[in-house]
Amino acid sequence: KSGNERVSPALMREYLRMYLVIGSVNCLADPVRVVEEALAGGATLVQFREKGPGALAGEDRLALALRLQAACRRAGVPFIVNDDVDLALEIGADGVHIGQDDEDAGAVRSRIGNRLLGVSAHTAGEARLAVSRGADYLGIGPIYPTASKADAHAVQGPAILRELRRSGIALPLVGIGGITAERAGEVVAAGADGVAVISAVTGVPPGETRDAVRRILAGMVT
Ligand code: TZP
Ligand code: MG
Repeated sequence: KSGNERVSPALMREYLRMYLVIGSVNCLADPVRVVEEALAGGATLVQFREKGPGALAGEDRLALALRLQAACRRAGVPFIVNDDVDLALEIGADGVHIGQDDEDAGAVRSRIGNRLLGVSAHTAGEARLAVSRGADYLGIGPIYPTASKADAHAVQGPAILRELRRSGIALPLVGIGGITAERAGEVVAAGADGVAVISAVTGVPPGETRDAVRRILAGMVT
């Protein structure tokens, strides 16, 4: 992911299939254990999103990032960092995910070379701009109401995915926001290549994480 070439769209689509977004504040159990169980269940990509009230900072945040990254490496699953390009580069992460309020996507692309770059987009205009600035995939949401993001945009419904596809956006897309195993199928049917989830995986009782991931994957089988 940091090599000679950008990720192919085909491989990026595979990575997006069951995308776990996770930080310590989301977890009922040890986040390392949650990630390990999610990987055992078939998670295809992990994003470290350590933010919000109670989030770790400094050395503790770095140490957790390294432990989660190590778990992902053991499983052969890419590990990307939310917002913090410096942290991603410091630990040699596989990529970065940024929102519209973060550093400009073009500037981030120059800094990270061929590592994975995801950008959150809410409109066809934002999507087109992110594509032109070098995004490898777009995060689209919130598709459904979410309790996991304080400053979330208005709920868009799966229709936003159809609109983006109709308007010619061909880049790999992942839906996010309130997605459950029951809803994953309609998100993919609307045009997403996969689903990004926090609470559907981190909010289940300890020991049920692996099955939660398996259920989400099963929900996308058409
Ligand atoms: N961006 C849009 S919604 C969201 C983020 C980070 C939170 C998704 O969490 P959940 O628990 O899967 O709704
Ligand atoms: Mg952000």
